[in-house]
Amino acid sequence: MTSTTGPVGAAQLSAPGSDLDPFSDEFLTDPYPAHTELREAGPVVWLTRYRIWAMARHAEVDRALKDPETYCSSAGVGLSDFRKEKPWRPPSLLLEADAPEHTRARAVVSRVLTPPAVRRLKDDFQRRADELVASLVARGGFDAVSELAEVFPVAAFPDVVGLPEQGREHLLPYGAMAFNAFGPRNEHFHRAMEGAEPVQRWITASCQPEALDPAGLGAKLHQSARESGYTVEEAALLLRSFLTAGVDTTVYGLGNAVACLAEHPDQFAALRADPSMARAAFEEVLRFSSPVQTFFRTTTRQVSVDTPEGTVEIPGGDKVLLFLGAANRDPRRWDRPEEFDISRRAVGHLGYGAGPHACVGQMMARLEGEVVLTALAQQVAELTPAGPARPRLNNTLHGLDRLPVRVVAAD
Ligand code: QZP
Repeated sequence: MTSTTGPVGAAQLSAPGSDLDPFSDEFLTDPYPAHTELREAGPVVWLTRYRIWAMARHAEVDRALKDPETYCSSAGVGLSDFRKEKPWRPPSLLLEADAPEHTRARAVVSRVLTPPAVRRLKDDFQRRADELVASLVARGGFDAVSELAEVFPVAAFPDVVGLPEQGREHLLPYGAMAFNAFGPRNEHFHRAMEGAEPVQRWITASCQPEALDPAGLGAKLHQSARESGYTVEEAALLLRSFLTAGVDTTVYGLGNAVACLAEHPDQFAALRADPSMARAAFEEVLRFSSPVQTFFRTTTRQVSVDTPEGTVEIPGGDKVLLFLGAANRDPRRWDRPEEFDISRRAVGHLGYGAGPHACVGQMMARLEGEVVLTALAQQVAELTPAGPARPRLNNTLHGLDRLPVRVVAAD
């Protein structure tokens, strides 16, 4: 932590300053020491490199997410301020919107992703996960990223949405683009954007009603949107949210799940002893190793943030970086936050956000985690690392590029 301080107004306290770069390779590779530094520095910290504010404690991140009138989304939830810079793609009607537009869009999407609608997918998802895990276990070892974490969401989710079979290989590169684009225009962003054109063309085309299986959720979303008065173009943009948010996030989540279990044999043993803990175990993975580490809000007015030393004033129109992954390990909120413990009550973690923008697909995400961890619990007796894991660095997502594991089949 440096002694640099934030902009000081007339009678206000200056916030602690930090020259940490949350988008540097060092930070992205192992964010946890820096998280501690940021949480300990204060409830709100001024990041000198980007001239933005940061919150890393659970209470402040939670409060900001639940106060969208003060911490808005319509200026973008990345570093880029949509009121000053042209967005890299037409803004999302769901993510990058505030009330009342957001409320309307959210209602349309919620009608398609209801808990009963997601529950109906369970048997099919479980069967797919069981088959996939059986084929991997038969081999004794595999790469848990490319052969498991990437396989399941890239097959199951697009099938459910009713996307064309052709071109699904564009889904992961599109996710890499979108999630890197929430950060600065650094190496990660530029690399993800190489070859963006065919990817974006496929995404746009696949969101049109004529491209979709009429029995899928995509067609249902179009119908739901039209009933609420959206145009076809707007309905397609709403469906784009599924394609952006629904694949990469679960890939990272499943990869992190296998890593957590392989690195904590006692926890895998507990899961094996009681496979009905699969859902709780995935929740703890999201707390302990959050795939979505950060996103931003923009202040709509001057906000006072109370600190033990006094009040810090954040001016209106400023970007605030919310560290979900740091909030999820805040010792002020969690007992033994650095311990991966599938028996803990992980509810209240911010891995799916909170407030009116909280992940609308979280039921689907939980189901995907549950079925894969259930299959592992039932079919695998031993799960161990079989070589070094390699991180996949991304400006928003935290997870792995490679995770070799060795497995022994359960009898
Ligand atoms: C991404 C969209 C963690 C989030 C920022 C995930 C996300 C949600 C929605 C969209 C994209 O609407 O495009």
